[in-house]
Amino acid sequence: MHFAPTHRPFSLLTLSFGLCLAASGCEGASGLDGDGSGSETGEAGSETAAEGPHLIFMLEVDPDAPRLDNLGQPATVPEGNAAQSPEFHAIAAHYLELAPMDWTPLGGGEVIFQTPHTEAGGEMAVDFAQMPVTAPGGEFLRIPLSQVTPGAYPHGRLALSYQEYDLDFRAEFNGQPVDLTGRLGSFVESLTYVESFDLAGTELSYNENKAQGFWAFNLPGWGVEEGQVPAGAITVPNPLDDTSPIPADSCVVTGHFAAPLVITGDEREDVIVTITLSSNQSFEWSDPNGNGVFEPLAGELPVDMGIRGLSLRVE
Ligand SMILES: [Ca+2]
Repeated sequence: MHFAPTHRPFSLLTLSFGLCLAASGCEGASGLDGDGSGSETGEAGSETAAEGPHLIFMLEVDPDAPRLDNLGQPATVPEGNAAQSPEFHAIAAHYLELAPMDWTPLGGGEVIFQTPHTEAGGEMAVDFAQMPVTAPGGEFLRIPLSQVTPGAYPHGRLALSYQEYDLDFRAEFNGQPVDLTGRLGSFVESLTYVESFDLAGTELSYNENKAQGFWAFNLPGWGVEEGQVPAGAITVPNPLDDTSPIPADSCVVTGHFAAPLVITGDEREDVIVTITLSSNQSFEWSDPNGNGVFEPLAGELPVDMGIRGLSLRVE
């Protein structure tokens, strides 16, 4: 995938308007609906002198963060499966919200950012081409603080669409096992419209919607394998599930600030928030031979590739 060291420039962002979220029974797309035609309240990423200080979000990936399940509880790898913590190279997200209360419904908090949707693939889907793609440790987003409603925000919600990372795998070459590393790209939102992307030097062209769990794996020397994890199998941690659930098959990962983010409206300097995603054994596959080694050419298939948690901290 081609991506700048930090991220691609933002296109016009549709913020907070036209949202059709969990409570309204959103159909299709991501549950984070919107037709891309809502009011544009700003161009995040643009910078003019008059905008004043910014709220800046950094994105990092931590293989040592807790490994959580859909309810935000600690999770182990089920019997018969194996998992590894992949080395992330790129993440694309299409929605970010700050929530003031445990019971704030999805979309009812401060929606910081949302990328356009498209019907180019038939059903409404998030548009991969219009998302910022961030390398771990990079800046994901910045918006003027003047655009953020003052308040205290203990929770954050980030909707992911694409993950790209290196995986260790084993193949047989001339009858001998060889341990190698390949690059996997996977789409984890319910529907993402994908034109094309570069996966470790191989251009993949689709021009269609990809469902949650679609993956392409570039195995050096073997080419690109593709597959689809069954619907609903992707873990999406939401520790607020009791009070603020997310739509089925969406990929809105929810987490807490170490201490609530407080915006007064009087800030004179940038406020920097780091979002940490847990990659702790986030790539899980069916491992019938029980050796803990991923052998995709021997029929071992991915069963889950969801991020295993999200946390936020103010720097
Ligand atoms: Ca194995």
